[in-house]
Amino acid sequence: MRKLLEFHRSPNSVKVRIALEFKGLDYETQEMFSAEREPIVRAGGWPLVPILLDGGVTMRDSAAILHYLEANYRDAPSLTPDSRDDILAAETVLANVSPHIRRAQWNVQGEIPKSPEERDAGRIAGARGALVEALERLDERLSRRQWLVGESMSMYDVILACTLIPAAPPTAFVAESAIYRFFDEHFRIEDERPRTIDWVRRVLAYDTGAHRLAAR
Ligand SMILES: N[C@@H](CCC(=O)N[C@@H](CS)C(=O)NCC(=O)O)C(=O)O
Repeated sequence: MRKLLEFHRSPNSVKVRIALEFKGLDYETQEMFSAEREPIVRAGGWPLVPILLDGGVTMRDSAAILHYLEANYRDAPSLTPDSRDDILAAETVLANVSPHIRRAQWNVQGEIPKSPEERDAGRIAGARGALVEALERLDERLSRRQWLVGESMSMYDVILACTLIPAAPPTAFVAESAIYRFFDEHFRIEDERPRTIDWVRRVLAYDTGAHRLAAR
């Protein structure tokens, strides 16, 4: 059976679940623990999840896993844009926007474990403001279309939208995790970039668990 080794709330794991669900591929999940890294390294040869075990194949790195699923399950619904131009356009959007998202999240990372009184409010507001600014063109693009390119969701939507989960954390994640409570309180960008947030939710709606099988 196909098995996903994951941290359930990690955006990179969400990406892979969405791709499996979209393609209708059954899978089991196994929750891994950052305090226990040895089993992760043993499975994937590096200390990060997600890792997909698919028959005799072991794949690591969420984007690589999405490409693997695309290349190997051609009869399933496709997450590959229809044309060369769309692929290049989607890659360009990703290359332009992703570094800003990553930087904003890195800039607040150190504030998350602190108590509310110790947190540097200016730093958090600055990172959030920079993120809002960096998403201006994406929001404008998404006012004209449902998906980054073409007429349906592609892997580029999945990859980019999931990196924005901290800016639109799902209720269940907030209920379960102090990290997401932090993002819920300090990092939501709902009002400033509504089209982007709607699009993130359109993508996350595929994370249904419909094809997730109970572990045997
Ligand atoms: N480029 C990798 C990054 C994977 C990654 O950073 N995984 C995080 C969870 S989102 C992780 O395993 N971190 C180790 C830890 O938090 O202990 C991917 O896209 O899969």
